[in-house]
Amino acid sequence: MYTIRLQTGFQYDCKGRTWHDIPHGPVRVDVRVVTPWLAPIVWNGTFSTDILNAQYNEKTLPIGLTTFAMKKYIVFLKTFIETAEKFFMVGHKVNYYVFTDRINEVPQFTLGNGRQLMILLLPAYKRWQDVSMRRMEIIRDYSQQRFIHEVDHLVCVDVDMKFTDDVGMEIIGDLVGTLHPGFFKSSREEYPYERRALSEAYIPYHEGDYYYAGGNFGGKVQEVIKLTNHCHHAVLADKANNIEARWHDESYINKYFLHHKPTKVLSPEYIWLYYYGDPPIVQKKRFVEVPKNRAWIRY
Ligand code: 4GW
Ligand code: MN
Repeated sequence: MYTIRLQTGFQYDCKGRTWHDIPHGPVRVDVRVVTPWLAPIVWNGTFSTDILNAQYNEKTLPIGLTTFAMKKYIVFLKTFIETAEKFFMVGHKVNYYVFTDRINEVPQFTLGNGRQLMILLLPAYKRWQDVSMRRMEIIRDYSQQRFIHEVDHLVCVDVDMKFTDDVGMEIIGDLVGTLHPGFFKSSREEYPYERRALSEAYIPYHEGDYYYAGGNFGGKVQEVIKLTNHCHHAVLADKANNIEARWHDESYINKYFLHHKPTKVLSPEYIWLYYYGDPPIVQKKRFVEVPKNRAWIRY
């Protein structure tokens, strides 16, 4: 007989054992922990950090974490890196790849063992939509030329964020998407997909699995190359028709994931926005948006 305490994320039976000791017991019954194509959905309480870390081979390459800090967004970099040092892949090797046009404004960081910061210079694009969308092209190019030789796995994230709880090996997979915090309870008709049939990002109302966030995706370098290449070409095709998808790169990522299902899906714990409140079902908010003054950031 189980006494289930959902708040903790770990299940206890009447003898106080955790689910590690009762492997056939329920894990989470308040959220789906597997997609219809049998990919895990990573929620707190569904994995053991100890077991995952024990599987990690010391000889494997660092994890690559890419982000863009263009123009005024350079102000977000300090908190981003400092909190990543505390919570992102602790005890593992990490290569931070930071794209910026403001090299002079990159602060000094003291990094842990096996962790390196690579600053990559980019020209500044005029339109902010291009800053966001050109990420696809740039991640593709740098992956092909450089990242593929330095890391096995890439995690590609927004910079206007901070880590507030552990993010570790549980996020590693071949192709990884993250559920958008605003739509993980919505039905597919409510997802803000691109609905104009003219766009490459078009998804009709009767299709779609989840609404994924543009601010956290990843996978094996080879998979990230395929994703970013596909999205970049979709952006270009739309541009030629004078069309830009509703939520920019996020819309194209959602279209990609419809036809190339992620092998692992991260819960909104991995990209939380407090704009959507503080629901207890999202037991840990691990990677959260830093509120920004839109008027100040806009140019
Ligand atoms: C409006 O004026 C802007 S500027 C919208 C995005 C801008 C921007 C975005 C920028 O000037 N510099 C920059 O590096 N970015 C990168 O794109 C940065 O990594 C940021 O986290 C990512 C996505 O933009 P965002 O965070 O503003 O998008 P949302 O609000 O959807 O998270
Ligand atoms: Mn953002």
